[in-house]
Amino acid sequence: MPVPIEAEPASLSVDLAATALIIIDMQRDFLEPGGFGETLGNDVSRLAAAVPPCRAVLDAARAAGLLVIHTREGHRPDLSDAPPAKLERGAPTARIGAPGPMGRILIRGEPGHAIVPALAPRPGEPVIDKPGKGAFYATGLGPLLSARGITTLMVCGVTTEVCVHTTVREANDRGYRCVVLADACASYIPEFHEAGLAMITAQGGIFGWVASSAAAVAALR
Ligand code: TIU
Repeated sequence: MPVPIEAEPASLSVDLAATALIIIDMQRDFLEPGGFGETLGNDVSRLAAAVPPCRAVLDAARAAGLLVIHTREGHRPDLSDAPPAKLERGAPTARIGAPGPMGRILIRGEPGHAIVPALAPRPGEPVIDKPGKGAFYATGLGPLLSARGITTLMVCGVTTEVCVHTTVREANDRGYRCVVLADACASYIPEFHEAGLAMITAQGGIFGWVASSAAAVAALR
């Protein structure tokens, strides 16, 4: 049955049976000191505010029986899926694959690659491991969504202007309606968070909608 969600630039109606919650990259490597985010020069404490809203939406989605999908950015231990352009970019204090306090930076299976405990996936919830910023590139996300008849994505996670935005752009071009949950996303650069959300809702919602986590929870009740 369609339910309304209060959103910008306009409210919309979604069919919960055809809706998935996708939580982008809420990993220790981005949220905790000593991980990839910090090696890039960021203040990782800026992402903490997104955890409680993500958790509220996650709880509501689980209670409503929604498909919940988690993503993790990271690479194979041999780095064969990490292009030189990604490995060389910027001037981090420790590159992807280097040892750090949470294990090798941004490498699958290392402690830092894990999703933060508050948002840990439950058995049965798909976890998409992605080598890029977008969750569709070089992953099985597209076929998974098609097989479940999903047409709408509620999107939250980090960072707003990097992996959330890239995923929303990929999803939009693949025909998915994307509702980005503003306070359940965060950036190391607050003005980029705001600008990233504004880019989605501008021009009549050029590639999606933006709603609050509270609006999403209300729709899931
Ligand atoms: N998950 C994600 O957004 N990956 C990043 O590298 N984000 C940054 O903002 N650096």
